[in-house]
Amino acid sequence: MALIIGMFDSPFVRRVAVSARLLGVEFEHRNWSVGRDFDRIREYNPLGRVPTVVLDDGEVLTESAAILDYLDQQAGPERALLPPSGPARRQALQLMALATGAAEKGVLQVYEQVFRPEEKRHQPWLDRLNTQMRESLRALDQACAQRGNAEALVGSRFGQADITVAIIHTFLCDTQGLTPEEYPALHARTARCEARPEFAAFRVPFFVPGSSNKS
Ligand SMILES: N[C@@H](CCC(=O)N[C@@H](CS)C(=O)NCC(=O)O)C(=O)O
Repeated sequence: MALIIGMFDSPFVRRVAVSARLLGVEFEHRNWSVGRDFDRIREYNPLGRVPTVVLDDGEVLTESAAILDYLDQQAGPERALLPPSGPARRQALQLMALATGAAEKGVLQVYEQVFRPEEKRHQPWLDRLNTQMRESLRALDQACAQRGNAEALVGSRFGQADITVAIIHTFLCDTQGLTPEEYPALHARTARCEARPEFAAFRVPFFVPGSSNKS
């Protein structure tokens, strides 16, 4: 993989970067913001979204799930981060769907603040997004509680469900002010993941799209 476009404060970008590192895949990085760098992101991805990946031969991949699929294919079934088939794959995909769904609802809440003038915000819509995000997190917390201290959320090997759930929970803590008490089992599992060097390597503070201030 040649190049990852997008900032690591995006959980979708970060899960690609952490997965690449865990699989030993080297990449260059363009720290482009979806606000400030919208035009140059669209030169690679008509949707203007990140992560966008440019392979060595110029092929462009978009959608983090498709990029993770590419990484797993390159790694082969023995090392792939998503279980190759059967109930373990289904369970992992379901947990990831809950997590990415919660992240999307969180991102939309952030964008209401960032892109929409205050007088045009619609509180019932924000409340709905918040409910969807929190109910998904509650289900993930229950799944974590059931697994206790097991290393992996699914099966015996640390994998994509662990990566995606932890990274998204961290993002939602950063942007939605979640406290450890709200989802204790999820919080404990996320903390264990974030202690890994591959996670720490791509941990950055949240950056407000469109602003010039990186802190
Ligand atoms: N389903 C997409 C979601 C990616 C996504 O929402 N990225 C955000 C940054 S966190 C983005 O590019 N937002 C700009 C936009 O959609 O206009 C994926 O998994 O790659």
